[in-house]
Amino acid sequence: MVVKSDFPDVPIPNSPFYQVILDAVWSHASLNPNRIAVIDGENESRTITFREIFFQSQSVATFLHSHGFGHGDVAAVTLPNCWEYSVFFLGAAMRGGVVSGASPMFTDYELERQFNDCKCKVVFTIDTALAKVRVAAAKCPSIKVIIALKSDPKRQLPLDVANWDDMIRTQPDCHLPEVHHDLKNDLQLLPYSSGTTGAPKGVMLTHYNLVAMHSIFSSHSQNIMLPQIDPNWQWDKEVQLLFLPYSHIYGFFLMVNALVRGATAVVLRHFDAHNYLNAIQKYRVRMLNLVPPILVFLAKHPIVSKYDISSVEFIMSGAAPAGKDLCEELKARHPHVKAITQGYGMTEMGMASHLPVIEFTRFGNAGKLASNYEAKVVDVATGKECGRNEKGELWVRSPSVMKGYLNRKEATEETIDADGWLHTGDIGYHDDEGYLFIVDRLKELIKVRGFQVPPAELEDLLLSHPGVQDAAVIGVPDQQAGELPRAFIVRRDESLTETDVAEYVKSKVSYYKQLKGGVEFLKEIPKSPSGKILRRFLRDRMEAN
Ligand code: AYL
Repeated sequence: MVVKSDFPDVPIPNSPFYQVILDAVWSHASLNPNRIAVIDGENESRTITFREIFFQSQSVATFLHSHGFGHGDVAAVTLPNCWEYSVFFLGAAMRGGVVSGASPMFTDYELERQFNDCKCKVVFTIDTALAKVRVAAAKCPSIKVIIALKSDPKRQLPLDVANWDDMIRTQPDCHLPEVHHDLKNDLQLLPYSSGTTGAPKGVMLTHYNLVAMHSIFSSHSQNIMLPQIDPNWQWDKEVQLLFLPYSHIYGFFLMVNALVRGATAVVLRHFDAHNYLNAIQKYRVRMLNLVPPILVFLAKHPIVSKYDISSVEFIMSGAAPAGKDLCEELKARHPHVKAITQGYGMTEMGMASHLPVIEFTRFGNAGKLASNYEAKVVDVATGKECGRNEKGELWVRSPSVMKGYLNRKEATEETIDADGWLHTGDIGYHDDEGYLFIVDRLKELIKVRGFQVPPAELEDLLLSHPGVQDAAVIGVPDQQAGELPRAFIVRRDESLTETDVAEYVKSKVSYYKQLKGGVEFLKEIPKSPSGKILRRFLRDRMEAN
């Protein structure tokens, strides 16, 4: 059975993605040149107007053009959330560029892999991450320009690194050669995701994919969600807290939404309990977009009681499962919250296939199929299409589904079939009213605090250790983080300790990929006759202990 959306299809404008954002930014600036677009949540005296965003992005475009950056070139951004990220995105996009966010939490090992994979020409970073960016960039011949933002004005930048402050002082050139976009083929954004198997891969999102996702999400939020919360909802009176990383598709779209809708964004570089709660209290924030670990925090942490967060009416969670009990606990502690909802998505969909429908009492569902989407639930053993309430692998099809994985034809064909269905690797069902429930994961992925941790990436790393003969990594449940990675190791060298293994991983990858779920030595890794790791066997073994 093919499930169709309950909501009418929305038109997809024939426009480059960045142009949709720029047009909106310009209209907010025209109505009020002093209107604040972004407040730095860690230093509230730092603000930027919509007008400044518009003009600075023209300077960025001019600067990049003068450095030979043009149509189809990739710019990597290794920055925490800040308005400079948005300005840079717009400027690079105007020149036909593709932006690939690489987390500033990444180690040089992780950065080098992404930079080399996407063959970026430019990297934009911050002085605090510059050392590791330079180590990585030294091994990436495609990189021609590094630009850095100074977190401390007194800090000197190396001579071969361009200073952001100089870049935005570039006189905008109104006569730059025009860029002709092929909207269905030209890439705009290149986030990384491991998908259903293997290492992180570049997810090719075209202008058309992103304009489609943006139109679907905007229409849903304007016509379906918000009227149920407040029929008089006015974005220009709202503050949006942006702390989910822009390098992840969820955080990126929230940033775009704030710019397009004309909300004031309070930007936090990372989640910090005090800054987060303080911002909610100070700006009387009504809507929170978050991931399940923050739901746990709001439901359970004693520090939350020290702040007045009674302004919060609507919570939208996504990127990992949020259970019914947790939502009920949160609602009981914060009765002023009218709705706690979830969306479901995947980077490869351009963000989300199922969006929240305000459900005031029934928790645990992952939303309803969005406009312009079709879905199927397919029995994993038989390949037959399931009916309502029957569990199977979820497949979706829509104009926002990625063009494919960068330079990975085989992985693309394994994920998107010949009829255009994206096989999600998630197990779930639609109930009688069309609500989605995700119950399990067929694919290898581990989700730690909503971040992707591909087991294959850690297994490759572990196998590079001389004392390791074989390795397998699975996610073990954790109340705070959702899941934590745990390694099973067959030793080559009997003197290798659990700490040695954990420290080795720690030295190479970001904190959220570390083996906080533990290390265990085995005589052999359980594998199928074809050599595939039997993760289910390891999971069952954990549950039995
Ligand atoms: P990625 N419940 C259970 N699992 C989920 C959910 C959910 N609500 N949402 C995402 N996942 C898992 O690419 C699932 O396994 O997410 C899925 O295949 O980092 C995987 O996470 C995708 O991981 C929104 C806005 C979701 C954003 C997103 C996250 C999209 C990117 C819903 O409304």
